[in-house]
Amino acid sequence: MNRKLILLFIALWVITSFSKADDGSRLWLKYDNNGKTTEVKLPRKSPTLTIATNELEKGWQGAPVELKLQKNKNLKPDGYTITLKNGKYILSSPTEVGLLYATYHLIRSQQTGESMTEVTENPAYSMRMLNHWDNLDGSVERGYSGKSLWQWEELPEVVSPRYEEYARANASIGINGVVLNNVNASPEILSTEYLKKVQRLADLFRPYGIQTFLSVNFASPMAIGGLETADPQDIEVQKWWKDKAKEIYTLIPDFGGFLVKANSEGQPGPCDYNRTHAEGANMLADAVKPYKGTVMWRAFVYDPSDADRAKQAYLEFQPLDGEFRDNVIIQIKNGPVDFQPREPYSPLFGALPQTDEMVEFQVTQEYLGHANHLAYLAPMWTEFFEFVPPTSLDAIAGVANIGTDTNWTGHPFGQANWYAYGRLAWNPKLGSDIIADEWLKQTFTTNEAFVTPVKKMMLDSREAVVNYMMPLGLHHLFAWGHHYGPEPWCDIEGARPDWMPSYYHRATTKGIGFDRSHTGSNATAQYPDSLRALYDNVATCPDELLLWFHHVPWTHTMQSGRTVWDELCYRYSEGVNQARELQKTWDEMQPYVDEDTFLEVQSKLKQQTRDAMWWRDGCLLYFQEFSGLPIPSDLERPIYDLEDMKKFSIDIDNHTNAPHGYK
Ligand code: BDP
Repeated sequence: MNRKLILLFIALWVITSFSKADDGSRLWLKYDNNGKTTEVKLPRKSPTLTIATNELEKGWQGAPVELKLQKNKNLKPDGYTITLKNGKYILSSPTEVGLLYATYHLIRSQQTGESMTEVTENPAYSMRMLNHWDNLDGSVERGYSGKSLWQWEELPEVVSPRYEEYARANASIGINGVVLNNVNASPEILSTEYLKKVQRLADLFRPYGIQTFLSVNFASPMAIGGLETADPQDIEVQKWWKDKAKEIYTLIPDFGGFLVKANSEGQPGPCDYNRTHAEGANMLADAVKPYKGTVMWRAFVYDPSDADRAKQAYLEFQPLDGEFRDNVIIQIKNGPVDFQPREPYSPLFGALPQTDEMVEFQVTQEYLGHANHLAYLAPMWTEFFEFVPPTSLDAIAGVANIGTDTNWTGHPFGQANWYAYGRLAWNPKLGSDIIADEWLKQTFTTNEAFVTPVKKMMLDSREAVVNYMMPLGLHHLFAWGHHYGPEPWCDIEGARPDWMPSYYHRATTKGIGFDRSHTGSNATAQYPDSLRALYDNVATCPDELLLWFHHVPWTHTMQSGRTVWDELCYRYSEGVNQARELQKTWDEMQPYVDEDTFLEVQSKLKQQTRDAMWWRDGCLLYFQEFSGLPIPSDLERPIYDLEDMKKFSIDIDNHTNAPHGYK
């Protein structure tokens, strides 16, 4: 072999081994080792500014940079400006963390090829929260990417390097508050032993501008305090919480506060003592008030005895407006039921004019294919903001999709949802396409031959999931237990009716859908007038929400001109076609991504398409038993039998709830 050829082989070997090397662990922050030193001028030395300097030294290749701490009446505390003056970038902010955000902005613009002109940025919310549903035993409720990041048994002595990597990733997208533990909270988290572990994490997160919060169990005074009651009116109970707050703030002076799930799905709460949610929340709010702490009180409540689960949060919370302390924020899921692929927005938003409200999105894909399906969720969240103006909210939360998996999120594209959530928490007006563009360019390549088609995949993916799982406003057709596959037929004796799919789809030989109009549960009356009228009238209700708000005959004509039955068939088929399109596009992307990622995504897309067919066949064959109508002749026929579908089940891993394959 001649020398040139040998060199060529070596070069190819280096390139291929490099292209194989991407295990996804570096997320969208792939800018180390450029080998160029940057001149960075600092106003002073501090842990936060050291992080900013390190980032610039690692990644910035442009003009010299100066960081300036400066008051500016146009800037909120975390806001910043970037200007290019005399060949130098001036990053200015009233706070150090604002300068860190400016640093990440500067580097991002370099990675994405965005031209840097004058920039002024202010976050929409001062609290941009990431909620972990992590249990102290290392499992993650509805987590599909390994175990909990928090190695409780090793803390506080041993500190995993991933804690700082995690904090860095959050800071790079502006997330500034984390709730470490599950809303179904173990009282143990408030024990002195655990608080010392929490303190260690809080110390690590602080320089990244991240405040630490905890989910608390309302009955903690009984469980770990030895009291006989958790009644919020009891003096001893109040004292217990005040003492506990004092202990926490001694360890963590900037502790953020508490997140509370009370009187929901079996969790204890003030209603156990005939007290209201306001009385419960206020007691905790008073305990953290001296330290400027916040209580985020969840409105995710429902009771099997009530006529319509979708109405409950409004019914319980709206009458309490004005009764909450000013350091209480009511945390409301985006939709009135539960993180379904498509829901109308929760009418509780806007119904509490005298109370602070925040939205809770679910970044983890509990109801959108776990870590197996590519479902880019920014379009779902921006859809919410079309109805609930971002300015009407006081804070924002997302339920994390992060775990111990090397690539953090299981599905490589799950990272995009973490990224998108952070970016929208900073600026809810950003378009889904812009965020996808940014993420793709930083994570993979700026090559448009890759970015354009893959961005389309991402933007189409959520609607694909809606179509193959639950089109036309159908919801909660999920299998008992794992919320992954379809079980519209599920009927478990003695189980809560509002945990059964039939409670939601109400299919009979006469028709399908939940009548929430004035002739039914009248949930439509909870919406502001214009929307109430639109949703209440079967003729004007948008097709995509028809079966959420109406029970209609199978032959009812939709706005599309098709009958409900035909439209259902078309939408399910469309969902499968869309999943196939995702596969096709991805197959052409091989030249642009490292081999491991390419193969992993390819295999997950195969599973997604298989699941889409499972959903289509399961749901259509089941509903056909009621409609008695044929599948339109131009559509693909089911390939399974209903009886087989009913036997189909999946193994769920004990710790991660992740499906491992079909039985
Ligand atoms: C549901 C989840 C359940 C959570 C609950 C919640 O299935 O695991 O505990 O939400 O938000 O979607 O509290």
